[in-house]
Amino acid sequence: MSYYLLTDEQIAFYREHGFIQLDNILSPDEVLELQQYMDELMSSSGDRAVDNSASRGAYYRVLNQRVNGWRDHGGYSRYAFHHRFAEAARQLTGTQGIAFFHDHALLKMPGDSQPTPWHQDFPYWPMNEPGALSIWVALDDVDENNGCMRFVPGSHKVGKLDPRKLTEETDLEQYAKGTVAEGRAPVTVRLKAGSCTFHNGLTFHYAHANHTEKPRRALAIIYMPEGTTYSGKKHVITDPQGLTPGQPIAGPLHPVLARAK
Ligand SMILES: O=C(O)CCC(=O)C(=O)O
Repeated sequence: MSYYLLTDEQIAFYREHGFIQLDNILSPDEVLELQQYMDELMSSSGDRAVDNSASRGAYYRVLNQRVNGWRDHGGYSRYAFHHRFAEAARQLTGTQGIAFFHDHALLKMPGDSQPTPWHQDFPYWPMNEPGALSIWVALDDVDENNGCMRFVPGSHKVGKLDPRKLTEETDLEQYAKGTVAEGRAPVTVRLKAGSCTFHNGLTFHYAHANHTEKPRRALAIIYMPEGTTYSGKKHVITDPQGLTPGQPIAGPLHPVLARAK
């Protein structure tokens, strides 16, 4: 399978609810290969990827995260730039071209694991226009016991809220209060390894803590519609690039990975 053609129903579901589950976006052989690449990446000490978890502090109990692993591992980069993922992102957003913002390996480590609290992603991103989204590819079977995700359907329609601290719990009821998401029941998404979700950068989401003995591994990739412009917000990926606010986030670190035919 080299092309993942979504149905109109799937696209409509994503646009209405702000997330979607897509099963078996990777074949079993691809899952094995990517598991190996991720393990190699996480146990290596490359100097181009950003290791957010080096200090092993409170954040590490939420996520052991390595950003832009594609810069340190060639095999992993084939998945970070995979056309199948990017083309699905393009179809969901309906944009002409979909560009890469960054990838991140997201591990929930065993031992004193904390949930990823309710949050939106977009408030952390240095982008003016909304529309960016993430794929989250499970590399282990996930459920409530080891860190599966939850989403509040339709919460992307709330707009941009203040960023949350990922090391602090967010009370969903308070967070959603007075917004169109108030009172909406979250949906829990259990996945088999090789299946994925996409979520809009504005969708409220959460991940359970990992109560098992093994790391929970996921590859997440953030995509943005081509032409998305820089807001000026500080961010680990854009800070070194010297962009001017209003300038498109483009160039060697942000290739367009899929275009409408
Ligand atoms: O993997 C997790 O625990 C959380 C992932 C997340 O928040 C995201 O991909 O935006």
